[in-house]
Amino acid sequence: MTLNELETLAELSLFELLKRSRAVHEANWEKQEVQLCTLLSIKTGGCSEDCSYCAQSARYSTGVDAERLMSKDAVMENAHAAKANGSTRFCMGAAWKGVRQGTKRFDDVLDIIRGVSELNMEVCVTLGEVGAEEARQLRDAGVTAYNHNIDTSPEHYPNIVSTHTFQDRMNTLQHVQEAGMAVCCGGILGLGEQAEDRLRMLEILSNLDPQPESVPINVLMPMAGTPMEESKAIDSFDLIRMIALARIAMPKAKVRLSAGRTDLSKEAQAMCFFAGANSIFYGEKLLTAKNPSVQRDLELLETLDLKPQAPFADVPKPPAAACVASV
Ligand code: SAM
Ligand code: DTB
Ligand code: SF4
Repeated sequence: MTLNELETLAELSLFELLKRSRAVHEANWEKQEVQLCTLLSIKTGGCSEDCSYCAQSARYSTGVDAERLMSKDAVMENAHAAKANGSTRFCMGAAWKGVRQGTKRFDDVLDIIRGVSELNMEVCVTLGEVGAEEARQLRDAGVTAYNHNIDTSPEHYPNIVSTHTFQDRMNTLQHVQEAGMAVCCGGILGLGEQAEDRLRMLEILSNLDPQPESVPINVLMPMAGTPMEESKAIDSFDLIRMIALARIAMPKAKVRLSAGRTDLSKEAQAMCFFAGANSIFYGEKLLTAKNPSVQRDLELLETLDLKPQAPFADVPKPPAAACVASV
């Protein structure tokens, strides 16, 4: 979708925008279904990067200590519990700038992935930058989707991170697509961006070829000790609008209502689902931050007549490899 088209949609009244996004949603998705995804931080803290929103950067005193890579047994225990709780996707995150083939930690991660991929859930990892060879090895080990967010517009990105560039993020996305893994890519609202930056982010996401399989929309959770600690909360209508625009721009993508749900009312979340969100992180913890309790989420889904996606008989294969449009 072009920036112009997105700008035109963004000018619509809220109800007109919702009417359109709902129609796209119902034409493409089982309208009452929500995917439950469990997130696990397999390597927490001590990251070399300076992403100004992140509690895991070693550059800020956030109270999050650097830990070692979790053992395979501990990860498997969490993955089994996730499956038993109804999650159809297991997402593992590591606080790394990236991974290199031939290193012990990469081999250890590959071994963990091989284990998790036997459980018939989608397997998503987010390990930072990957090259072409690392991407192939991850795919061969059983990763179905790779999460790597662009987070904001290319213009605003240097205000948020200085240790890597927006183009570095795009290069990793290209390696992921060329290796045949699905791309999970989205961003964060509340990084001090302008309305235009949000539309630019959607423009770039929607012009990936193929479009992302999933698009996490996070709301900044201000972390004590980070430069974003005092950031102003965003208006929940901005989030609802962003989800509606993402749904229209990327009809076949799972739109994941991600970080920040602890600060959203039931009513705001209901409007996010109506607008086109069809996936959430499920379980009390994100990576370092809180998520709503399982009990609270089950009650909300029931109130809204939403059904968790049923377990897979066979996890669908990722889309065929293709090129990524450059910025
Ligand atoms: N190190 C890897 C990377 O940066 O791609 C993976 C982990 S990183 C924590 C994954 C994503 O979590 C970030 O791209 C960002 O979108 C999201 N995130 C991190 N901290 C957040 C916060 N405080 N509030 C909202 N989203 C956050
Ligand atoms: C994504 O877009 N959001 C998740 C997942 N991908 C890895 C991470 C949210 C992190 C929230 C802050 C924290 O837990 O530290
Ligand atoms: Fe490191 Fe990822 Fe956090 Fe950036 S977002 S500091 S790369 S863990």
